[in-house]
Order: sequence, then structure tokens, then C-alpha cells
Amino acid sequence: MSRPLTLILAAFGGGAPNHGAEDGPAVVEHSQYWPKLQHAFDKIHHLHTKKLPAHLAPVRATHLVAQFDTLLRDTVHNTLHEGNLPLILGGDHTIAMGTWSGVVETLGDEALGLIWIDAHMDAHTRHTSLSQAVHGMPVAVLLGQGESDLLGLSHHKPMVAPTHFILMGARSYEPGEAQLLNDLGVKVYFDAEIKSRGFETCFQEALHALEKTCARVGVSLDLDAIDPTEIPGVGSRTPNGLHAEEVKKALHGFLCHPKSVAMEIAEYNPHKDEKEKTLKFIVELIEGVTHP
Ligand SMILES: [Mn+2]
Repeated sequence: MSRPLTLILAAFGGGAPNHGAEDGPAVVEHSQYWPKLQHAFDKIHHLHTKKLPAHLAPVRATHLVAQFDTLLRDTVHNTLHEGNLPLILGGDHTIAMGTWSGVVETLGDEALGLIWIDAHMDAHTRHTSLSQAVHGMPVAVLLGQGESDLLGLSHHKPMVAPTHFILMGARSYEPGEAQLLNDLGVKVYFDAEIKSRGFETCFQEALHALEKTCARVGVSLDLDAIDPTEIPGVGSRTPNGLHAEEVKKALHGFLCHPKSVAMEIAEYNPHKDEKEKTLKFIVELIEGVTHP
């Protein structure tokens, strides 16, 4: 039996060097698809920040991320506490630290398994990142590495055990972050394996592996995992991605899965969309994941 759902619109773009992701949720909400889409949800929350300055120094950006993610963490926690499942629509991918800290704070000693679908590894720390962009760091933080104000979002260190974390779709990354994931023993489905075996097969395999060892399972989808010719409205377009239809098919019904705890969709940048391709995908994806 499916549980009531809460949609959390996480309008935050301060973690990406090119802002724009903060405008994503409002574009979905003001689209022609919204009246139908909103019926899937029992509750809808709007989380905002003040208008962002054009350029943010790294330390200032980290501070803003921590501030926003504290609000998101508490909203996710309250949602789960009242018996609803949260679907979080971002926002750049730094929202993940708010989403999953809220989940692990609620689960306590129960293990969270997390499937992270992304063109990138997002596993940088200040020491390995050339850009110092905070949206390249959430995986490192969730796995217990990085800035103290971000690690401080949760009492759990790490928030997600490396053996309970699976990365899917990686095709653009730097040596430092690949090294970190390798050292921690994180399972990675690289792009080439997914292309040869199919996304759905790999996703089911990942889900089954986590179901066995974890009390609850979540999905974090960075839209840049999908090919930019199909989904152009993302912060960091990365060629040769996954097919939108395959991802949609694999994730169908995810929020109705008995172990499902939350799902987030990140990095929608409406300013870079073309012919509403990305908007339509998000709407269809949300309809799919919320229906058995
Ligand atoms: Mn990402």
C-alpha cells in the first residue's frame, strides 16, 4: 500500500557556479502540467532563499548551502515523522545534503541505502576540487568527508555507509574524487557498463543489493545523468548520457516500493531548457515514480 506523498520544492541554486537551478521548481509549478501533477501529493512545501549574488566566494557558498540544507533537513524529517514520503525537486545537487541528512536523522540506527544517478561523482572535497563548487561535493559529505558545517547537518558519521551507497552513470570525473570512492569501496556503475547492460537491469541489481542490507532505500537523480540532447535543461551538460525513457522506465513506481524512503530530482536549470524537453521529462518522471 502506498503512503501519502509530500512534494518539497527546494528552490536553491547557490551551490552551482552558474545559478539558475533555484528557478526550476517555480517553472514546474507555473506550467500547464501543474494542476494535474499536484494531485499526486498530500502536501506541498516551498523552500526558498533570498536572491543570490552573481558570484559567491566558496566559503560564502558553503555557508548558504548549510543554511538552506538545515531547512530542507528539518522539512524532510517532519515529513517522514508525520508518515508521508518526501519527493524533493531542486535546486542544484547540494540539496542532497539536506534531503539525506533529514532521512538519516529520522531513521536513527536503521540503515539507509542510497542510489545516486549522475554524470559526475560529486565526490570532491576542498582539497581535490579545482572549481571549489559545492555541488561537486555532496557525495563526499554524505560519505563523511568534507567541510565541517556540511558534515554537521547530521549526527551520523558518515550519513551513508560507503557499502550502502551506489553510484550510477558516472562518465565525467576527476582523479581525486574517483580515488576517494575507490578508497571507500563504493560500488560504481560506470557509463560503459550501463550502456552495455541497460539502465533498468543495472538499477534493479543495485536496488536488490541495497534491499538486502538496508532498512530503507532512496534515490538521488541528477538530471545531467541523462543525455543533454534529450534533457538540455541542466546546470552542467555532459555528452553521451543515459536515455530519458530508460531512466523513467526503471524508476517507475519507485516511491511505492515498500522500502522506499525518499527521492530527489536535482540540477534542473529552466534557463537552459529547449522546447520544454526537460520540464516535460520531470513531469512524466514524477507521475511515474508516484504511481505503482
Ligand atoms: Mn550531481
